[in-house]
Amino acid sequence: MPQSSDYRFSFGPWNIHEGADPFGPTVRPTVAFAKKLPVYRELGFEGVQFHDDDAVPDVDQKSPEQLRSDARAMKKMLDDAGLVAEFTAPRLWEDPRGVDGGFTSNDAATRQWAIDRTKRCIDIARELNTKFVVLWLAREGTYIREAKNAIDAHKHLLDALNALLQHDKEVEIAIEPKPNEPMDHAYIPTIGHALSIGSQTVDPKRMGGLIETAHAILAGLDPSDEMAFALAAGKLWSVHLNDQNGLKYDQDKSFGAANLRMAYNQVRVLEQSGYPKTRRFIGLDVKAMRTQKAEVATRHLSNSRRIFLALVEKVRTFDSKIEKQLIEARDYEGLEMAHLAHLMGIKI
Ligand code: XUL
Ligand code: MN
Repeated sequence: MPQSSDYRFSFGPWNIHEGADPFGPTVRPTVAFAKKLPVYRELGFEGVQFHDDDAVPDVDQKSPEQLRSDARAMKKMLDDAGLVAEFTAPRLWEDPRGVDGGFTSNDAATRQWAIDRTKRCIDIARELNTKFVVLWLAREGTYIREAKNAIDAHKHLLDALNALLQHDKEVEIAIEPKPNEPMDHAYIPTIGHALSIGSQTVDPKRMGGLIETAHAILAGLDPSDEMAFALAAGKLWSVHLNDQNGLKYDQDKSFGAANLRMAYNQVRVLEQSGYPKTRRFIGLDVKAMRTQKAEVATRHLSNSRRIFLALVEKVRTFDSKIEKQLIEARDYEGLEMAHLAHLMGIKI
């Protein structure tokens, strides 16, 4: 087995989910944030991905001093639990002002609120000892095309990114693309869009991407090629590994649970890039199955990590000489079977 110390793992507190089923009764009791922290180390994780209000509740209402002192208290909780903050992400989509988007709202006051709120999110990150902020642009899109001027919306988004980069000269911002849900169409659906808008900002070197498996699949794309695109540019700054069974609601299944070969190829591309050497995290954005009881409702995290490490072992033990020969002979039937046989542990 690969040394698990090769890779650093993280997840967000939302991945220990309360079990509110949209079509039925709640199936698990709520877990307080403080109770979640000890679970990280038990499951083999060291990084915490925070929404701004996971770290400091009521972000908008607090004075700058209060915000910083609350964030320092959270940093102490992390230190005590032997954990580090990977990033913070502004949860704009939960605020009534953000229902039609924040950065791309038609309303100038709402756009300013979204920028101010995200500046606070950056200040929280710095107190948690990270320079890294992730933007999942949840509602930056439309339900119907005619609701916004899409050209203006992209310009507003660029203005917002510039204001954020100027607010803190060290912050590094990764966009997490997603093509839909909650909106019908989001403005930054793929890593290509994310890196393109990043390159138009005042400081492109502080703009990168976070790729989520399920989001790439929902865009009809292969997650490993999306990752490769970002890796080739030195822009894959984190991942949200999970799985997705076709084009339906965003499922956040355990990594490898729907398509093991696709999972293998994501691990393969991360290995090819030397990702562990970057010391960046392998984030898991996985949810327990809706109806699972509390006793098993963290297994999706430990199982995903275990599958990831088992696939690292598979990638590292694949015979590269055979691969080279089969590619040279353009024998892709043979190449496919060699990989499948290796994955299944059977002889060719
Ligand atoms: C939404 C999603 C979120 C963000 C963080 O689909 O993936 O979990 O990653 O809020
Ligand atoms: Mn995600």
